[in-house]
Formats: sequence, C-alpha cells, structure tokens
Amino acid sequence: MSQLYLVTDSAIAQQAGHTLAYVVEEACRAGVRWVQLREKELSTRAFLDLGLDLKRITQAYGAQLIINDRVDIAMAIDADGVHVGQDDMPCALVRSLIGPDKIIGLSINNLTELEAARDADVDYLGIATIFPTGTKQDTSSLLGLAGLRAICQQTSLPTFAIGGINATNIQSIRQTGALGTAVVSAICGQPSPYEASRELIRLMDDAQVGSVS
Ligand code: TZP
Ligand code: MG
Repeated sequence: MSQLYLVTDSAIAQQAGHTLAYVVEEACRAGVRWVQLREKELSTRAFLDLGLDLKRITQAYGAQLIINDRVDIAMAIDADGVHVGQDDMPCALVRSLIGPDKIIGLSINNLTELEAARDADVDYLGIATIFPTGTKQDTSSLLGLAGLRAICQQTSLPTFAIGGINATNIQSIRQTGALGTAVVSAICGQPSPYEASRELIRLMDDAQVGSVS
C-alpha cells in the first residue's frame, strides 16, 4: 500500500481549477490510500457534506479517510479516524469518543512533543515541518532532514513527514526512517492531481528499492 498521504486544502485545489472531490478521486485513482480532510474555514454543514462526498470516494478505493480536528464530523460520517494537533482535543479524549477501532493521528513538531506523546494512544504521528512551505502559516519550527531523522529514531510508531515536500525532495525523506510522506500543494495544487500522485508514488517506490536498509 502506498504511504503517500494526501492532506486536503480546498483553496489550493480551487486555485488550480479543481474541486476537492476531483482531487481526491484522482489521487485515489493514482494509488493514494490516505486522505485527510483538513478544512479551516468551512461551516459545519459544508464540512459534513464534503466529508460524506469524500467518504464515498475513499471507500470505493479502499483508502482511509481521516478528519482533521473535528471529532464530531468524523463520528457523524463514520470516518476511519481523526487527526489532531497539539492545540486540539487531547488524544485520550478523542479515543474515548471515537472508540478503539478508529485511527488517531497526532502532529508533533519537536522531540519535546514526542516525549509528551510517549504514552498516548495514537496510531501514527505526523511530523512537521520538514521544509519551508507556503501552505501553513503557523509552522513553529523547521526540522529539516536531520530533525526528522532524530524524531523517527526515537519512536516505533508509524510516521508521516509533512511540510514543503514535493517531487524534487520526496526521495530524501526515505533516508530518515519516516514511513510515509504527507503533502498538500504537491497534489492539490497541481494541474493533474492524478499525474502528480503517480509521480510522487513512483519516486517514493524508487527510493525504497534503491535504499540499503
Ligand atoms: N502541517 C504542517 S506543514 C502543513 C501542515 C498541514 C502544510 C503542508 O503543505 P505542503 O503544501 O505539502 O507544504
Ligand atoms: Mg489541528
């Protein structure tokens, strides 16, 4: 299964002339199996409707649909899981609401946050921010490859690197020990989300085959 993780941004998709449903369908068609619905401006009703649309698509491809922040929306649409950040609902509370079988992802930005998450009941970690990105304004620090490697070395949880990752640098993520890579603009903002996803998956697979470990 491809460990390329699409995190959505409908504004970026719109600028590229796409609806989010189109981006997600094209990405899934290309082999993406992780999709996170991340919307900061939508009303609850619009978020819900979009979540239901995306669930129909991800289900058809056997992809996981994870909802950013909004535990209520995830429960309402029976999504596969929830992704939370450091300022969101604590993971233990998320778990008590969504149950033992759902996926919880947690964003961490440094080793201190990794340490604090040591006993948290989470299924994967999103590790941010690796490279400079224009997509998210409030990124606290830049880890670079060395910072990402230091975090990956100290956790046995599955890890997804995020922030400024695209076709020019995705292969460098492989040497850090991260399981996968999450991207926003490298899929949502491309003229062909299908071709972009195919190329990112090919680059990840090639880096894997060529690696020694
Ligand atoms: N969290 C940390 S950086 C980021 C998020 C959601 C945005 C990443 O966007 P891009 O376009 O892949 O750099
Ligand atoms: Mg959040």
